Amino acid sequence: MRLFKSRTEISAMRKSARVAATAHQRAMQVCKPGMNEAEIHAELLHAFISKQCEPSYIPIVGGGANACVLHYISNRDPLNDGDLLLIDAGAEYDGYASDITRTFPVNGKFSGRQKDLYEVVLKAQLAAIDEVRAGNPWEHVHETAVSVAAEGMLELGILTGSLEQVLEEESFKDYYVHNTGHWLGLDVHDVGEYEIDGHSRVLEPGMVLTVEPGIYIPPGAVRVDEAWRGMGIRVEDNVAVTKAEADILSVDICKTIDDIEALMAQ
Ligand SMILES: [Mn+2]
Repeated sequence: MRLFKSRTEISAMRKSARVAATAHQRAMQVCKPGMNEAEIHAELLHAFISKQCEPSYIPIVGGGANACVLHYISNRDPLNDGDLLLIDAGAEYDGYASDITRTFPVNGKFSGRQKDLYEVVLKAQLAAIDEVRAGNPWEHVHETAVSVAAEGMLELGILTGSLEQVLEEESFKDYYVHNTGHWLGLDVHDVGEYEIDGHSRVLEPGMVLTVEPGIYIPPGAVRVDEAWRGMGIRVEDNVAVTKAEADILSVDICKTIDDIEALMAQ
């Protein structure tokens, strides 16, 4: 019952995503070098609570290499000029959770390398969202994201070999370390099977899932050119399966490089 959302539930989840959108937007607008992760954390809570929502989980506010720590919640390091900031934060409205991640430059301008890697993650995310269609197996979403991300990492020289090799040997897993999504609803990681009788579950209208590819190059990644190290990027949206194309509940939060830079320049 919880896996298939009614119209009323979808509308609560859209509201929850909208509140989270104002929080993410606010974080982008106030962020500047020299601030502390804790101050951004406080901005997120301010945005949630002033809309009478709770955070649906402790927000992750990870500047620079902290973005490579998956469940980083210390949120107390300074934000440095030239670093990226990863924020994973969602609101809870009427019991329903949103779970949204954006990554943006602390100083408002992506560097060349940051742009290159960001574009790979975003391309993987858009391709994966395109797979969120009724009748498609759930695992296609992940496989598509991984394949696009691996191709991008090969082009940037982060991975070596052919795409077939990288996918077969799973060398992408050094930097693409988690699955691409999960069910979302009353809980952040909501109930529901992902497989039935050993086969990936087929997407049906009313299901809501996150689509969240990420690439993380930790500081100790000695096999990768030093210039990439310490970069962690994830882009996460909340997507409802419909009879037609995917319904992106978190569509209000900008995610292209141009839109993020324009918002931060205001
Ligand atoms: Mn998530």
